[in-house]
Amino acid sequence: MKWIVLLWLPFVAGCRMTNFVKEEGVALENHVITTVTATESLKCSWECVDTPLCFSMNVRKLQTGLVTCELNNSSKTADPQDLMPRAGSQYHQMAEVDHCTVGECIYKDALPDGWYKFGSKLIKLFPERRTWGQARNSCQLIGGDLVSINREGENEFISHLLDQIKAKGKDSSQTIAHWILDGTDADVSLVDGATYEEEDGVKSLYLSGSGAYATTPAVDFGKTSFTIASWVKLQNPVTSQSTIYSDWSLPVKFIFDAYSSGKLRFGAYISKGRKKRWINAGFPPIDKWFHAAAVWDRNANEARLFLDGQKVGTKPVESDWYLRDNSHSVYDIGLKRVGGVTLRGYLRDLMIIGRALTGEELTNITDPNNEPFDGVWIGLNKVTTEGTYRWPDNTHVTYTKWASNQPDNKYGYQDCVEMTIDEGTWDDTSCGRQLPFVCEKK
Ligand SMILES: [Ca+2]
Repeated sequence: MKWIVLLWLPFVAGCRMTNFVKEEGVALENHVITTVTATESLKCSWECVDTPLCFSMNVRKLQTGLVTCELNNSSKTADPQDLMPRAGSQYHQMAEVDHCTVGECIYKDALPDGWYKFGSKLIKLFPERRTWGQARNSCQLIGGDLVSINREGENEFISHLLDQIKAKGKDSSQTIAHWILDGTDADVSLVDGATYEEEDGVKSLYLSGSGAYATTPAVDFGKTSFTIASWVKLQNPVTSQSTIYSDWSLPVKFIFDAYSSGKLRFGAYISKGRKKRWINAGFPPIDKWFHAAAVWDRNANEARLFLDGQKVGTKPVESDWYLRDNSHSVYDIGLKRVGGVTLRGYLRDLMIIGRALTGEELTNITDPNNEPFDGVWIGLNKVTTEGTYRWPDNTHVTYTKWASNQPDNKYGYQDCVEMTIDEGTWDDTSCGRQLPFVCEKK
């Protein structure tokens, strides 16, 4: 690949300085994030500098004297195959700035394999989920470390990289409801002392077993195939009838128990002929998280129970067996309303899906890589220096971007720091959580 250097264009605005190098008759295809029109390409250059994920531009002069600039979220460094001939177009890419004597030099580029160059650092977002310690180890294995952040521009750049994973795991296909049960669900109500508590590093609904429960709005399901699924951690002494989710006041509709005389159980009342269908199967553990799912498959005419993605029981059903309708306005989490028995333990990620999930799909749901998350690991921590935050390279903390009311060292053990996906702000949290992470290399 031959560079045609027409012009080096150094310029200074405020105390910043950068260079773009130009190539005639070509454009980078498939990476345009926005198109701007300006009086001169210099203005486009600053637009690209100020757009965190802009790494190059396709510039065309108009007959009116204006220029249009396509800002690209990649460069020919990362995607050389996308640099294509285009008559009348110039390709502009930021050039390495060797001598910066005044202010801040902004140099950034997209590199192969998902790496980015920003200033003097190489930065990469890893979407796989790790604890903070595992994440740091992964970065060190490739000759780097968890990222240190020393200034606003760097924080903003990394927060924009997080757009790449924002939608991950939020496959809403035929999801009728998904209550995370961490306090963020607007339509979940807590009753009689139910609370949200951090358990094993994840905020969950906690029910004490002495009357506390929660409710959701009644949702319409049971006419198509469906799946009800939830994470559960039962606490000793376990209540002999520990209900995950139910509509069990007259006229009753369905009940999904985490523990009924030692087994998982799903029971349903059918509109046709007041029939009932019950399955009892599988032995859920106590004092350990497990994933429970009840599946009603109208194609296979079968109801199934799954424990941690493994099928533990089946019962035949008929294709015209619909769950009974009633006029109830709420369903219950952790309560069997007739009898008033409540669950003792933790629940999270209660889902209703309008089709029969397969064991493989349930295993995907139970994969920690598919759990919802709100942030990614950065290097800031006080793991070995209780009370004092340090970066992995042991540099002192000069720049910070804490979210409001953070760090709060909640529950006394929040020694690691995540960057939140939506805001790019920082929150101290438990190091044992499994989050994506950002590595840097010099
Ligand atoms: Ca915190």
